[in-house]
Amino acid sequence: MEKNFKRTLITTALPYANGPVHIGHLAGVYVPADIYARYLRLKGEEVIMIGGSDEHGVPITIKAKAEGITPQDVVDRYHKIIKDSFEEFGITFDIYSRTSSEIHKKTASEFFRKLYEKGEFIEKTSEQYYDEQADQFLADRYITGTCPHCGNEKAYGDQCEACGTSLNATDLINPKSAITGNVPVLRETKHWYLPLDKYEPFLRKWILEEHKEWKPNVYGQCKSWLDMGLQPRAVSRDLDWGVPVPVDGADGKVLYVWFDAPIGYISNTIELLPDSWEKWWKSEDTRLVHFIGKDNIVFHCIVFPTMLKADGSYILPDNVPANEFLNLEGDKISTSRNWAVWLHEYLKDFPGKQDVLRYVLTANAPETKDNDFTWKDFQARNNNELVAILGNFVNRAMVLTFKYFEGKVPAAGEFTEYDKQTIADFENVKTEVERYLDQYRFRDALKEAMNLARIGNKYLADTEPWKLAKTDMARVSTIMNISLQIVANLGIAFEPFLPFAAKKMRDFVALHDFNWEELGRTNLLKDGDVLAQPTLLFEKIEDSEIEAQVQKLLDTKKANELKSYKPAEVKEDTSFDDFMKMDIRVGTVLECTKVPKADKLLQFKIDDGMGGRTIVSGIAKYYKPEDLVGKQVCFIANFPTRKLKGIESQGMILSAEDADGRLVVVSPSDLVKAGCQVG
Ligand code: B3M
Ligand code: ZN
Repeated sequence: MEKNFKRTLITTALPYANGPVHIGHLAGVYVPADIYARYLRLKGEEVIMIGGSDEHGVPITIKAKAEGITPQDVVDRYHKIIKDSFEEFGITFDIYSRTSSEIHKKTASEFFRKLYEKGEFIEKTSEQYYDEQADQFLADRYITGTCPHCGNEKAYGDQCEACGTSLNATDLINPKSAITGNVPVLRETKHWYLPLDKYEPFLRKWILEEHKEWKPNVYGQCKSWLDMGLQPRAVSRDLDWGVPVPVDGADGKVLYVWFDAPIGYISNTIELLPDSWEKWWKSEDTRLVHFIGKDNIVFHCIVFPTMLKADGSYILPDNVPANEFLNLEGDKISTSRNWAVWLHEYLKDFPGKQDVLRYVLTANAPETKDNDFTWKDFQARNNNELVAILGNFVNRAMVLTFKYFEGKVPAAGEFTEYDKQTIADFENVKTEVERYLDQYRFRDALKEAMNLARIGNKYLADTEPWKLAKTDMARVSTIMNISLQIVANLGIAFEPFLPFAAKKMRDFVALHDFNWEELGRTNLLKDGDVLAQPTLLFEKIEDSEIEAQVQKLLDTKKANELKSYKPAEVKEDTSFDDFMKMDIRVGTVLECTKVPKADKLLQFKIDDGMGGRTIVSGIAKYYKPEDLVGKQVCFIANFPTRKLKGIESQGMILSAEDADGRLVVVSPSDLVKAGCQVG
């Protein structure tokens, strides 16, 4: 349905304030939302972008318990870190607030109250898991167990992260309390349910018929939810952290986090615009757009719209351009496994390079399928695209103007056919960028913007003003005028995508007043305008910087393996006599060399106190031979002699096998006489 909208209300998923934000958040939600908001503002449209931290929910209380602090301490800490990261990356929220604010509690409470009074909820008593030792009900993540769909042993009471299925705690096999580890018991408790089933016909029509234009991943997920049939959903929990359920007899009960969080969009708008917020939420000529990740689709396309519809006075989203997931070096990003590039850490390692990350995350955005972030790709896109194409063109245009025209915009003479073609090409960029942005296709839009820099580069390479400077300064003047107009255009075109670099480009050419409509024009700069001394827009990223990041991830992987290491089962009982049959001794390594044509084997000459012996051992992958010389090792002295690669091996060196399969030789903790027995 084409509607005539007067304004756009952009909301961005509220990140849980139980950890910092990482590249997955940025790529999935905040960069695309920010591009869109900047674009609309540049077009002079009325737009606000709403954000904030989601500060309720079980993950936050679990973290507080683990650290021995209050949930409020947890959210205070992370709200600040998250808010700072967004600011530093140039995400232009009109407000970034939080769901522990008074205004939010009031708004969420009144929202519930209105539905309650309208009789929209079903009140139902059911059996839920209870931890008798902790003396509390076990909502959502307080319960873990085996997923009935995929067998993951670490599924939560509300969701299995391995297969993505949302669950009820009672679906779990072998449920356990996350607080005490005890097997929980079932106890009766009363809750309020939102009857999604009652709204199913409405949802089917609204989404499946009236919003066929939604992204296929979003539409498809909605359709499969609707086809499975909707059930009433509990919107309250037995917890002491959250917005209290505002009805009598609801002591110890709070609103379910997924009930109050989306209302946060409304509360934050009220906080921003106390007198005019209703026009943004209750007026049919407002276009509401939710930017989210794919795991939030059901809540934004089915649950929240049902809440809004049940209230009756709100508009519904016009679009929900949800993204898929961004993986990191082939693995799912995970806060608990510390498998992420954290924004605050990135900025420490790459200060001033916000735009590089914005660029890479947009160019590689998981718009239609999960995508992978790799440091190699990050480096390649920086060096081969930002530096070699965009930065290079802008720098050449600026430097040549300083060289030939003392840093002032030279006048254009008559255009050649080639000039006209170039101008036509770059006028076209505006239409293309718009076409893609209007369809939430940010990767393609960025590609088009980049095309403008390509056009500029090609123009300079083809016209070669540095050669003409000897013979035809009038022509050089025209070429540099066109080139500088392209720089000015880049300063507009990149404003939504790379705001820091775009500002620099505009400052270079002293373009201070600008708007989207001017994109594609060749008269943005006037003859004689004075340019600023250019600085480098982007700099090359060296291999060593990338290797350091990769190493950091390898260290994380290693630490995780060690954490999750389960020692092998203990073998069957042996006997004292059997043990005594083994002759284990200490020897000193006299020589150690690689065995030719065997990448696993090392050949040892061991001082065994009895004239010496040769042993071959399969530990070449883990040691440099020279590092072992002089070391004492344990070996089995009465091991049958074996031939390995033609060498007689007279014994076996003992090694411990680490969690990652690495072999580490066993040595006595103090120097002993070569040949002494171990036992
Ligand atoms: N905090 C879930 C998430 O961060 C949730 C989003 C709320 S949006 C209203 O994935
Ligand atoms: Zn599962």
